[in-house]
Amino acid sequence: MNLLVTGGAGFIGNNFIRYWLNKYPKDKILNFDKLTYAGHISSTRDFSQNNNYEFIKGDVCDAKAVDEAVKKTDTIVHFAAESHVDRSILDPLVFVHTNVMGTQVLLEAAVKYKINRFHHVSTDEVFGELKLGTNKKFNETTQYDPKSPYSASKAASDHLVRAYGKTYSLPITISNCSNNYGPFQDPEKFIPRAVTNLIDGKSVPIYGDGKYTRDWLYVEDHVRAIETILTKGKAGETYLIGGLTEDINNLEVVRMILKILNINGSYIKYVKDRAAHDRRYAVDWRKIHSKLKWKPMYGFDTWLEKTVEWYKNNEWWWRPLKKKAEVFYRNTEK
Ligand code: NAD
Ligand code: TDX
Repeated sequence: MNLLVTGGAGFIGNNFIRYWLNKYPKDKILNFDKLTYAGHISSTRDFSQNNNYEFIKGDVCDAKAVDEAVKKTDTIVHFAAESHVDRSILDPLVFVHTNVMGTQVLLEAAVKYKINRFHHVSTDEVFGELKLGTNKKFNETTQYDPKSPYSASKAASDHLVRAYGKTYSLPITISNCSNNYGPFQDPEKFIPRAVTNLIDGKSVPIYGDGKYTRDWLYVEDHVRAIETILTKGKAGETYLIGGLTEDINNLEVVRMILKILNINGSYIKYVKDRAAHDRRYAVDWRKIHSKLKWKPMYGFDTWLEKTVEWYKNNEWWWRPLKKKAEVFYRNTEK
């Protein structure tokens, strides 16, 4: 395959490229990334010299640059997005630009160059929230009900992708995945923020009552699911991807990290809640399991521990990013 990966300098994109180049050494990957505050060329260091890898700095909203990139490839995996909910509350416009308009620009080029597969990487947040204390889960028939500008922009992009599939017969697939954790996740996000704060002996800011619940998935499981959809999935289909956690809330996640780091004491600081904070996410991944035989491999206990180890051993990567993330929070958590 000749893959165009958008957003490959971000968290999930760089994990995807590393995995793919190792497993498919004959395939070529073109990483197209704007290098926003969330894109880190340092995350691509270990594969940047691979002969089958090329990097182009570009904006998915720039039709000319996108055209040039798409015409060299046959398969698109679209990760590029503004991805942080807190930032979307402060500055929604860039989310509409990149996530909605950028996706449309990419879809146009995909139709023009008759791309074999356009895979759109989306989120379970498009479905809104579930109540605590129920065992309801999101599935492929759940109605969209996004609550943040981030999830609304991702929902809009999902609709556009489906519309291009139907109107122009573009062979699209969509995945809606739950919360990822693992190496190379920017310390602005909850788990790496908690781990790096605790490494520095600082408390972890907890929004609201801390009983918000996420469905945690190790990033390589997400990457394997996208691989499965690209190789075995059916054009036009949507697949939900989720993990093995059963309703672990944010306070419990911090307690687990404290235990892994062998720290006594609570180290929790309650801060103002996020506006329209989604209470609970849980994903029913039975469709991708029954149709394509994918299931998550990595349990939360073990892989959270490995993730913490990774942050302990890779300060060179996160230390420069940590300062920037905390400047953002200093302005929002006043
Ligand atoms: P990230 O914020 O770490 O990375 C996003 C990447 O996109 C960065 O490298 C950034 O430079 C690039 N980018 C942003 N705007 C761009 C533009 N206009 N043109 C080109 N490149 C641009 O995000 P992530 O956590 O790796 O998420 C990747 C995708 O997966 C997103 O679409 C996100 O919605 C989705 N997703 C993420 C999670 C999660 O838990 N992180 C879960 C489900 C779905
Ligand atoms: O300092 C914090 N304290 C805190 O209590 C931060 C940064 C977060 N939180 C809470 C908010 C959420 O309940 O932790 C939970 C996780 O927060 P984030 O890491 O910001 O993730 P979330 O908002 O759930 O969205 C993530 O998962 C789905 C990704 O950022 C999205 O891109 C993805 O679509």
